[in-house]
Amino acid sequence: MRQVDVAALVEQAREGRPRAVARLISLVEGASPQLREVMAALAPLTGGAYVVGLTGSPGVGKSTSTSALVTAYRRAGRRVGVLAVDPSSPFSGGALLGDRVRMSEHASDPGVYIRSMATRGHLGGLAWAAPQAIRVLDAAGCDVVLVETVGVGQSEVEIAAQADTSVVLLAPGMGDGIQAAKAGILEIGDVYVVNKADRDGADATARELNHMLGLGESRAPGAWRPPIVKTVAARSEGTDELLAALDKHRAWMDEHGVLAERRRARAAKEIETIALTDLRARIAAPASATSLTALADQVTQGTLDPYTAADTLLTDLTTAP
Ligand SMILES: Nc1nc2c(ncn2[C@@H]2O[C@H](COP(=O)(O)OP(=O)(O)OP(=O)(O)O)[C@@H](O)[C@H]2O)c(=O)[nH]1
Ligand SMILES: [Mg+2]
Repeated sequence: MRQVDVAALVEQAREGRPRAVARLISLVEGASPQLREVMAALAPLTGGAYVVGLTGSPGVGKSTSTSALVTAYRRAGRRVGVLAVDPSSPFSGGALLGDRVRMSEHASDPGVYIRSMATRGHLGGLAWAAPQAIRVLDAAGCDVVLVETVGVGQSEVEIAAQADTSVVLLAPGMGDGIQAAKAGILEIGDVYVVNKADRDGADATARELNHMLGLGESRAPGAWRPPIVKTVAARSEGTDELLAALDKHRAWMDEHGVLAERRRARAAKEIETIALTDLRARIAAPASATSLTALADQVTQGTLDPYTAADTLLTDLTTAP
């Protein structure tokens, strides 16, 4: 990839120029060697964005809800970034194309930035790429960043760890209750949405959810009780209630120091992922591969134990120039 003028690009992104934001996110997606420089330039510009993650089974209405939320936030004068992350694909676009169509009503709004990103095949995957893309949108002046994950399973839990507030969406009649329990998403929701409330069974789904979350039981004073919001995203019904629930969760986090705590945990995870990715790359480098082979020989011959060998390798890796 050709060299870019990072300072100029960051300045343009800060002014909210979409092409500069796009270039920066492409650098993240492509794991550019210039990322180090980009992140150093972005660091002082970040921390202002409220990050909301949206997860749920395919077709539950994540993109439609995201689009409705964008409209609501825009009405409130907020600048919004949307990041659709596809951890199952090495290509951006593809499955996310339909989302782009659903978001097309925001395409000409300069206060909205929409981007899809593929993370499969990345060293460190989602945990590595998503926070850096969020950082770009944050630095570009987005007040809110909505992160939609495409795909199910572990990645949902992973993406939830990237958000300040996690929204879990369900829909009636999809066997969602059982699926949700399996995927462990019942533990990650700060706010639950039963979308497609225009369909039969929405109340039953909400009741089942209420039961599974143990919302009827008493909680410690001051503890967060995840609300269940019924919506018809396709008609923007319930969107204001969802927005109110998000505002409430944010206020609760502020009040209890949870926001700072979550962000610290997120940064720690990010640092760890970058360090481990770097360490793996160093181990794979030709020079250390040679010394690894030599150490392995000694271990096979019984002249060295594997722990001492690992210590030696680590020392070599971290003191090497
Ligand atoms: N009846 C009804 N249909 C809806 C509602 N919200 C969304 N849909 C429809 O459900 C389908 C899927 O919606 P999406 O927003 O693409 O769902 P998604 O969760 O983003 O889907 P993936 O990204 O593929 O996982 C679309 O055809 C929507 O028009 C709703 O409230 N009621
Ligand atoms: Mg979608």
